Amino acid sequence: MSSLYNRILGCCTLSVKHFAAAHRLWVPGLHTRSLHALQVLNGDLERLSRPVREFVVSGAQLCQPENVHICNGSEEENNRILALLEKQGMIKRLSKYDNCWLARTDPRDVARVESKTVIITKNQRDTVPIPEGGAKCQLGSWMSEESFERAVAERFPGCMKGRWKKLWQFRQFPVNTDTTLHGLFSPLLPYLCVTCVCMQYTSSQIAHSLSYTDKKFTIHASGEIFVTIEELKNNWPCNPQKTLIAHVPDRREIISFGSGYGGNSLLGKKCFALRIASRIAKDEGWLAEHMLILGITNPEGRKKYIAAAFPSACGKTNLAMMNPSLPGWKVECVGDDIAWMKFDSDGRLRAINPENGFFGVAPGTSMKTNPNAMKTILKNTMFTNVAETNDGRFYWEGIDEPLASGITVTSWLGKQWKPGDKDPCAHPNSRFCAPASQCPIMDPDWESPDGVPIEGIIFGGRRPKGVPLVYEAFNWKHGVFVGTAMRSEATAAAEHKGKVVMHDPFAMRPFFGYNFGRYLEHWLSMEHRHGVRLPKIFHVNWFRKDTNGNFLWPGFGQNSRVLDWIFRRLDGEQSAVETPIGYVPASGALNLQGLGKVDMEELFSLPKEFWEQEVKDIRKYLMEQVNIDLPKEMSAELEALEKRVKKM
Ligand code: OXD
Ligand code: MN
Repeated sequence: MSSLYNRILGCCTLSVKHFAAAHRLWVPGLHTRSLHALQVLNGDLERLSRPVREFVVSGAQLCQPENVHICNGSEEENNRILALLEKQGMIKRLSKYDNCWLARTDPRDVARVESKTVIITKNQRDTVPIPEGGAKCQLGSWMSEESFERAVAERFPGCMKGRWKKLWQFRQFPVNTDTTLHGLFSPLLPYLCVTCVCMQYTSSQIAHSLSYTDKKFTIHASGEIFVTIEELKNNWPCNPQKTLIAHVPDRREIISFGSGYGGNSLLGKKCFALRIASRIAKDEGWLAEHMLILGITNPEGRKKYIAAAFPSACGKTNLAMMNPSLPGWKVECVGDDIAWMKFDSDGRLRAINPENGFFGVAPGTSMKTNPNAMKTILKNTMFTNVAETNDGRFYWEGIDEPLASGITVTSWLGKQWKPGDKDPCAHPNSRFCAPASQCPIMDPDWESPDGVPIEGIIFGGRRPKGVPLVYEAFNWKHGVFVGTAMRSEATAAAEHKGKVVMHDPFAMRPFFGYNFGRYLEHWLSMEHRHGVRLPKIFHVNWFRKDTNGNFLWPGFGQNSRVLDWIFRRLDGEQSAVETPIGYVPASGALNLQGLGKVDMEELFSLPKEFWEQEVKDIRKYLMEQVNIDLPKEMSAELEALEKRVKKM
C-alpha cells in the first residue's frame, strides 16, 4: 500500500491574505511595501514562497509587531527561546531534571474555553443542528460571517505592537511526500513555540515551496494567536474578555485570540487536527477523531491495534501507555489524543497519530497509575500550572510521592502549600507537554506513513452509575448509536463546573468541525463502502461506583483484563452473552485471576430504572439537540433500545 496518509498530512497555517481580505482588513500597500521594511530577526523572508511571505507581511501590517522571527524548530533555536522566556520570568527551570520547565499562566487562562470557540460558515446548519424550540445548542457554536468580521476588527489591528511575531512552519506527520499538506502558525507567545516543537513536526524547508496554485501544497488551515495585555499576571499575556477561538472550515483557517492555554492556542491540536480536520475528513471520506491509538500483543505474540474515544481527562493517556497487569500482555502507544483514520485499498481502517508529543493532564499521574508517562516527562518537558518543590521537582495531586522532611511545595498560584490544604497544589487541568519519542513504550510503527490497522473501537466515559464495565455493540449501526449516546461526568479540561454528567457524543462534542447530524451520516456511510472490514465497537466504563462512592473497578493496569476480552472477541471468540444494551462477557470470560475482590455482579448489573431514565435522557437530548438532522437509523436504534429495556 503506498503512503495511504499522503493526503491527510496537514499543518496549521494562517493565510492572512485570505483572512484580511475576507474581513476587509487589508492594509493598503501589502503588494508594494518592500519586504525589507520588516525587521526580520531570524530567518530569510526572501526564501519563503510567495503565499508564506504574504502571510508574514500582511499579518505584520495588520498586527504591527516590532519584528518577525521565522522559526526553524532547531534545538539551538528552542534553547534560545527557552532562555529568553526564563529571562522574562515566564518560565522557570525545574532543576532536578534535564531541560524541564514550569510555566504558570494567568490564573484566568487555564483551560479550553468552549463558550468562546466558534465555527464560521455561511449557513448555521453547516456548523450545528438547529435545536428544537429555540433551546441552546450544545454541539458547537456557530458565528455568522458578519459577526466574525466585527469580532476580528475589534481585536486584531495593531494588537502585536511592541512584540515579536513568530512564524512557525509545521506539519503533523513526520513523513513528507508529494501530496503532503503543510501550514503555518504564527504564535505570539514564545511559550507556544516551545510547546509546538514538542507537539508538531517542523517543516521549514518544505514550507518554502508552499504555493496557492500547486495543489500538492495547498495551504490547509490557518491560525494565529494575538494577545493584548491588560494587567500582566505571572508574565502571561492573555485577554479573557476578548478570547475568541474561531475556525473557518471552508478556508481551512483558524484565528485564535486572547488565550495562551494549549487547547485554545496550540492550533495544530484541537483546532486543526480535530475541528478543521473532521471537516476535511468528511469532504474526503475519512475520519478525524478524539481517540487514542494503542497496539496490544497477547502472550502468544499476536498483535492488534485499537482506537478509543474518551472525553478529555478520562484516562486516554493512561490507557494508551498502560502496563498490563495480566502476565504476558504488552501495550504499545501510537497516540494518546487524536486519530486520523482511513480505509486502505484492502478495506482495512488504518490510523495515524498526527501529533508528535503529549499534552497530558498532570494530576493523578503517578508511578502507579502511569509509570510510562512518568518516565516520559523526566526531560525536555514543559509543565504548566503544576506545583513545584523547593528542591526543583514537579508536584501535583495524586503523584503518590511522599514529601521528605524539609521539602516544601509552592502551588500553581505561587503560594506555599502543604498536604491537607483546602485548595489543590496543582491546577486540576495542569499539564505536561513532552515529546512522544521519550515514551518508553512507543509502538515501532507510530510514525509509519501507512498507519496501523484498527480492529476495534472503544467508546467510554466517566459513568458513576448504571453503565457496566464493558459491553460490545451488536453491529456497526448500533456501535454508531453507542458513540452517539456517550455521556460522561464533566472534568477540568474545559470551563464546566461540578460533577454533572454531560452528553459527549464520540467524545467530540467540543471538537466537531461541522453539523453533528452530518457527522453521524458520515460514520453510518462507512458501512456502505465496498469491501471494507469494519472494526467492532465496544463501550467501557472504569468509573462505576458503589453505594459508598468507591470505585468498583481498580482500573489502570487491570484494564488489560478488559482489553484481553476485547482482543478475544475481535478474534471471534464466543465468550459473550446478549443483554438489552449489547454483548457483555459471559460468566468466566473475563480473566480475573489474581485480581482480588471485586463485586462483578454490581459492576455488570443493569438496573432497569437507570436504563429507562437513560433512554429518556438520550431521547430528549437527540430530539432537542440534533432535531431534524438526526439520521433515521439513529432514531431506529433508540427505539430498539427502548423496547429492549422495557422487556428487562
Ligand atoms: C485535551 C483535551 O487537552 O481533550 O486533550 O482537552
Ligand atoms: Mn483531548
